Amino acid sequence: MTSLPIDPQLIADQNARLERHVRNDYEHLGEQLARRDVDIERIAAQVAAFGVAIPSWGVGTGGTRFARFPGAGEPRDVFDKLQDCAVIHQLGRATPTVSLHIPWDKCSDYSELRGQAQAYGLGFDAMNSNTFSDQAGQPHSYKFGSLTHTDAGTRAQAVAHNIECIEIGKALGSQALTVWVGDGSNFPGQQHFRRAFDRYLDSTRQIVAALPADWRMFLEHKICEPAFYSTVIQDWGSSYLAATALGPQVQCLVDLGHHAPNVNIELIVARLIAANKLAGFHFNDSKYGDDDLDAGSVSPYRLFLVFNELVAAAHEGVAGFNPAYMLDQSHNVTDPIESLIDSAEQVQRTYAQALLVDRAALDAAQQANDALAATKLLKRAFQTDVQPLLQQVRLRAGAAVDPIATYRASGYRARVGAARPARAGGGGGIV
Ligand code: LRH
Ligand code: MN
Ligand code: MN
Repeated sequence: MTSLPIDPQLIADQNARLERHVRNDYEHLGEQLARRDVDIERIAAQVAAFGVAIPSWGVGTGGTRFARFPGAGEPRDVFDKLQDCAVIHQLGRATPTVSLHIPWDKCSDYSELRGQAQAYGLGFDAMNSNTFSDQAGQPHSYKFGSLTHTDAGTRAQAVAHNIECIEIGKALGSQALTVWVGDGSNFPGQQHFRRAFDRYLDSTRQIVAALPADWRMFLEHKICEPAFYSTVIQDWGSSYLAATALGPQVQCLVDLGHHAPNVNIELIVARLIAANKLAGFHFNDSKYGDDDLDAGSVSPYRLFLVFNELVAAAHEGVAGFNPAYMLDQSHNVTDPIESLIDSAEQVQRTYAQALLVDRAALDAAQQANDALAATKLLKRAFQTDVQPLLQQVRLRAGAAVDPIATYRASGYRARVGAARPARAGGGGGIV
């Protein structure tokens, strides 16, 4: 039996010092919300049931294309990554699943990996394929593309890799495959746009044919990078066209960093919900491009506006609405465990705030074209400090009231620093 990575007694001791404050603050917030006709227990139950998946690649220090500055105790393999994910979940209780990336997370015994995850109380979210870099020993290179390559042999290799990801995912209990390809071109004239898209459909159709009936496939679009002139699945339009052509199991995944600056992402989210094509999210934040900064660290209101659409859809009972929530971040200057704990809390906080929007009043304001009243309703929810609610939810779940302080007090990083020798490079860097 695997013991949890953080001593539960330490969590209990740390919480004991804060418990009285949490109780008082929660009670006070409850009173404030009651004045708005909001039952705090209802919000707390919804927040407690909410989870966001951790990207396995996020627990290692990322890097840029200029340099990577590894931290102490970097995970050496998928088992180490799982252990770090277990720390994040034990302290925050907001991240019950892990999203793996193949081949970065390949191992020799997936039933052992599944058992280890179970022992930590973790499950597996979507599998991510990788045809944006070459694997050692593979016969064809992805330098000029993968699923859309002009060469049939290269496309077949990329299709086979995705099918292998499904097979691994089946062994782990995953139920989705996320496909992001960097395929595109760097020069005007380099690629025949329509033919490349047709080749994408032809390849992805073969992957869909290998999907189990209860699986979904998530198509992740991205405006550019590594291809900087054109990208085959560059926006939600191309993603939607492909997902529609590929059938009901295929939906569009929104990575918040994958759009042109100033694009109205919440509007895209609303369109995809309406079309029953919203697969889910890769949460992160950005200032310029696919920066992979911590969720809500730059534009928390933008994240709130996305959640406002999600909560509205759930509130209205939109049929088939079932988005998958994942983080996708690169941590270069922080301890990745701390960043992921904080980002998961930020996502949870934003969800809680969006749950506070007075939907009936918003409907009425919209109907009456009262723009100021409508926007103030959103601001009022966003500006509510729900920290006591998040702390109470964690306290009840046996997690840490102050997860980062408890993490630091645990000495986990120093412990794994001693057990895991430093390595120079490795998968999971920024992409
Ligand atoms: C591409 C991306 C995609 C990859 C991950 C590592 O930029 O967002 O989700 O799988 O980064
Ligand atoms: Mn992503
Ligand atoms: Mn990305």
